[in-house]
Amino acid sequence: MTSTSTTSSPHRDGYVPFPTQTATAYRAAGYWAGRPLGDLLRASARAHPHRPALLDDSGSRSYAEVDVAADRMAQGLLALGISPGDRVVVQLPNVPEFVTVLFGLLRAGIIPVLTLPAHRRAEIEHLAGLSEAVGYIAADRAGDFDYRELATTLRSAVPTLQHVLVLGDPGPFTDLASIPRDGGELPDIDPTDIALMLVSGGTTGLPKLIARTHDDYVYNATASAEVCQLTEADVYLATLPAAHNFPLACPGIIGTVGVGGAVAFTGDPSPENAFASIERHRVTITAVVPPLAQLWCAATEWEAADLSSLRLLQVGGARLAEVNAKEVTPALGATLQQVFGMAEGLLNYTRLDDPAELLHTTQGRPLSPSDEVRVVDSEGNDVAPGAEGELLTKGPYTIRGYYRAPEHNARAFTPDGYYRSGDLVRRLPSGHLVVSGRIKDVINRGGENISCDELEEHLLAHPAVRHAAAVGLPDAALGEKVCAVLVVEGEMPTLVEVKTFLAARGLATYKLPDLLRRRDRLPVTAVGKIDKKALRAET
Ligand code: OOB
Repeated sequence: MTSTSTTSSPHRDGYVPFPTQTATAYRAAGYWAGRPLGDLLRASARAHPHRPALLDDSGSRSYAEVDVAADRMAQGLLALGISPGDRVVVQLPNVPEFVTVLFGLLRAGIIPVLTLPAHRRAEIEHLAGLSEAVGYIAADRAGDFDYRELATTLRSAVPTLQHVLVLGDPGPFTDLASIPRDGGELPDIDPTDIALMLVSGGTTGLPKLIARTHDDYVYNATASAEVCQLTEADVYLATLPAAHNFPLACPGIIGTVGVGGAVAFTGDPSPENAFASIERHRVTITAVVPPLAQLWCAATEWEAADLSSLRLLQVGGARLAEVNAKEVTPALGATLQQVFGMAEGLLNYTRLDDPAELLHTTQGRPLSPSDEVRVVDSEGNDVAPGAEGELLTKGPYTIRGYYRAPEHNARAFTPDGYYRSGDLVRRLPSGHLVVSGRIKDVINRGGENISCDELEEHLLAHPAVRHAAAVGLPDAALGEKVCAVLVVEGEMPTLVEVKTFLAARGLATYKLPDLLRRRDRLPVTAVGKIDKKALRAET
């Protein structure tokens, strides 16, 4: 079999490539190594075939075993009639099979569309339709949700869909474990071609598809591994859903495979369960979102577990408040790394040797020397150094456009190729970025703009407050009024108490909440970030 990847292949329709000159420069500078992603597993299997690659409760699988399993998976998928360049929607939980399926698809040149277990019919149907997926690979069920029922609806809604492969009890579909494993040769992979598609974490409208190439994603994972000083002695725990960019390649699963370390999985990030996994597998590094970091820190008071192996806790996906950042090392014994990233590309990391001040108060600095970052005002002009503005970026692993979304791309990217992140940031002289909110996450109270992030940071400093979210509610006189939704421990503070507390912290009067709501928990997105859209709808 030979490669079918040419620029005229149908899967490239709607893909926005890097400009030729830029691509040449990234290659010449060594960012793009011309390696297919599947090669990372191959190289580690050659270098240390007997080292453990995947760990679970029943034992471990060596690099040699996983390497062979991925080849067999690739051959089996091709033998079913799925072709290189075809798209397959993958919706799997955090289990070791995720890795064999992923590398099987990559080696077959079949493009995985990586969706999260929490996605439901609306998202999956949209993503399968948009990508014209020929296949859907899912688990049988999770909790009381049955993915096979979803597959049934999907089959009638998406005309291109021909193959449903199920991990577990297949019901009326094909058992993933039963597909033929004795196929022939694998195709040559063009490293400039699309390797996989991620789903945007965007907070407006339906999710977008983010096509990442072998070249850019190999760099994403290997450069991230370097920043985290990852070696074959490391054990990475996939705590967040594996299909999300953060646990997948920052450095995550793929970065760990690239250095020959071991990957363990947990489908349940509760402290009880995750701490047991850390202890059992001697986990050295994992990634979490801020609400989870907070919960883990608090839980060290009641969960007895040996967490001494954990050297690095990566926290990102949403802003970690300074008060919570300071808790991480005393509570968990691990170094804190703040990670400000996006599926579209740009990754910012605090470095392991950054002073505590930067670790606690910034969201890191760009991964690559060739990441281009601009901080601009609403007219698109660069702001003064240190001033707040929107982050625009381009670089060797940042997309130039969403897949099959020309109209949206005209707004989301500048004519010269910068991605408009929608994030408000300040850049320090060291290059570190401080995220101060989202352009759209502001409350307009009588003409004054209030950053929800800023207000939330102050609310979280209150000793009784565990989680906080600020939302604007319609108001006849002011346009919007400020509502603070709080999850508290013990007694709920009164509005007057909260206002007094915030005023004492020096917050302007117009930013003080007009009303408070108490909740037992805040709604979260598929990856566990606080879901402001859902919260606004229910408040
Ligand atoms: C990560 O990726 P996405 O695509 O789910 O979400 C990206 C957005 C960013 O534009 C920003 O608004 C927010 O999530 N974000 C943060 C943040 N990290 C992400 N906001 C404040 N502080 C942070 N540390 O969330 C993602 C991808 C790779 C690595 C880490 C996170």
